[in-house]
Amino acid sequence: MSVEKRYYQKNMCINNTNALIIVDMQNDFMPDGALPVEEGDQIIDGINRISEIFKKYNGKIILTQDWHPKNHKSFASSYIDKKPGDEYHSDGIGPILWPDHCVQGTKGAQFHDKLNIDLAHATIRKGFNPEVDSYSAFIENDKKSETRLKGCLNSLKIKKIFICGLALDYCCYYTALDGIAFGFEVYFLVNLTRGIDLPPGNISKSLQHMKEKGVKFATIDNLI
Ligand code: VGL
Ligand code: ZN
Repeated sequence: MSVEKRYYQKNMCINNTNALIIVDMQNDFMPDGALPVEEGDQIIDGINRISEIFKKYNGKIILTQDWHPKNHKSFASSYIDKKPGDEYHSDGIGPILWPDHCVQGTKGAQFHDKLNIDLAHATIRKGFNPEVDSYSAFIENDKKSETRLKGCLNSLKIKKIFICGLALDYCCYYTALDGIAFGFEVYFLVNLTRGIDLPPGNISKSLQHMKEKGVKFATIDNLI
């Protein structure tokens, strides 16, 4: 992934004002899922390892879960003339339409079996308004309705958030930018995320934009 080593923070100590946000590690985003992210399953072991580090040093762990009703407007199937991957721009939906994914209560919406979810303090579900998508775990795409995430982090007195999971250029990216906007210090765990890269080039564009907005980058080896 194209983040040079010099951008990585070194020797960071985790404490109880740090939170690990594990974004959308659900079956539908795995390589055999409905909205597959290449190598999405290859980050599971690393995420479990970093969860143990957070537990050991009293950091907090939050899971997010994409949680759509079956007629969600981000699904190409909600339109007669659209297919997955088509461009679509409206307030709260787009810039592209998706295959049906993470439908509430389905196997595809469940966390991957190998993900350790037992250490998490909370699960934040998002994307349940049929008319509006929510890439960010903080606020829906129309920037009107907030999820429970900010309140949850504030009540835990969290200052720094560490983001990993899927997908790099959608839910992780928007969560990182909103983290900055809401006043958190944001670290992007580059090796513990994978992207969709739609439209092509979207991954490197997202990384570049995060750098410009003040998101910092780290790997599991930078944590002690
Ligand atoms: C996501 C597209 C649609 C994600 C969720 O988790 O990044 N991407 N829904
Ligand atoms: Zn979704």
